[in-house]
Amino acid sequence: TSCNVAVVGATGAVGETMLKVLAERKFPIGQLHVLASERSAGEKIQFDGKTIVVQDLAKFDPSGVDIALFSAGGSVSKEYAPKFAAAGAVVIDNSSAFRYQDDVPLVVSEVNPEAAKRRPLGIIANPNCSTMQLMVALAPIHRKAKLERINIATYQSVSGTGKRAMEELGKQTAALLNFQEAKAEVYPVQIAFNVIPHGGDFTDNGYTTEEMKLVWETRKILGDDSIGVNATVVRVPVFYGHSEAVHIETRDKLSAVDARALLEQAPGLVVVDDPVGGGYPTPVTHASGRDPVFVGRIRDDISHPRGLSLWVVSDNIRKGAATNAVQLAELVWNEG
Ligand code: A2P
Ligand code: 11C
Repeated sequence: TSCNVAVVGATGAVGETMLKVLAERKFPIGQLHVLASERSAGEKIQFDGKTIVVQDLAKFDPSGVDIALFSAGGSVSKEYAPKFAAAGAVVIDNSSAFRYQDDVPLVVSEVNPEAAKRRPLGIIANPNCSTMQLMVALAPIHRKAKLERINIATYQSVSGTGKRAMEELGKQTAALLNFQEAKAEVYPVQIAFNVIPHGGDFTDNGYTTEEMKLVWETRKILGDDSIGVNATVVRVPVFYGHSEAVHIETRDKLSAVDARALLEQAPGLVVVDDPVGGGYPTPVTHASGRDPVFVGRIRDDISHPRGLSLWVVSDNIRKGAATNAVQLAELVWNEG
């Protein structure tokens, strides 16, 4: 049998990749509905050699949809995900709208797949991209040695913000190379040839929402509220792929040699750690357009007896969003 699928936000950076990944992984699709706002309703999309017309979400009847993948922003999810669930669909939601509700599981397919089974609202949340890749890398370490504290600085690409941000980086770069002024519209300041210590919105404690997602989502996915997380989120002029400098302290000593051996066996992860031979992952050389999470620069922290440092890179649009969502769809569909 085949599965009737709806992709909501199908014209966006993540939605387009959801379609690509569904086709690549040969997800057993019956009917496919591609939905967006009225702005792009009527546009044509190519899927697996076929032409499909984009429909207006506001006018769409969700009955008959088995699985709906949502990536059209939090307010769209808040309004429409419950309607799709009420019509019988399982919703896999890439927005932050439901992630922190106790009755909505937050699932990384390699880390806590069993959590996807308990979904009283019919909604499963897909984690934020920066947490996603961090969890694939750190869950094996947590199980072995118990994470006590994570200090992390991220280097996040502009595709995480969406298509308009990618255009802004391109336009600013071209303008500056032609001695013209770079206009900042999506980001508060120029992103081309710059780095911006600001992702999401500032909150009362001085951290940004993107930083606090790393705190809340890590604890929920690993099921351990005692883990301390201290994050600085930085936007960098990279198109695809988030990078993270990760510094952890574990309860039990785990050496860099043992951590490397552990991570080499871990699902969804590729260790690229031969620094002298040029072997460390970067967004452009390793992650962009691919599914694994790449880890390198694994080393003992010289400032702490139970500290470990590592460098984690992944394509934020693929594993960080679309690929994990499709993997969750596979989990749900394979339940039968
Ligand atoms: P549209 O193309 O009609 O604007 P991105 O994050 O890359 O900017 O993409 C956002 C996605 O969410 C797009 O597919 C966009 O569709 C969709 N979207 C935004 N607002 C709505 C809405 N109110 N209803 C349905 N889809 C929406
Ligand atoms: C970014 N991680 O790179 C964000 C985008 O909570 O799903 C995704 C926001 C989210 O800006």
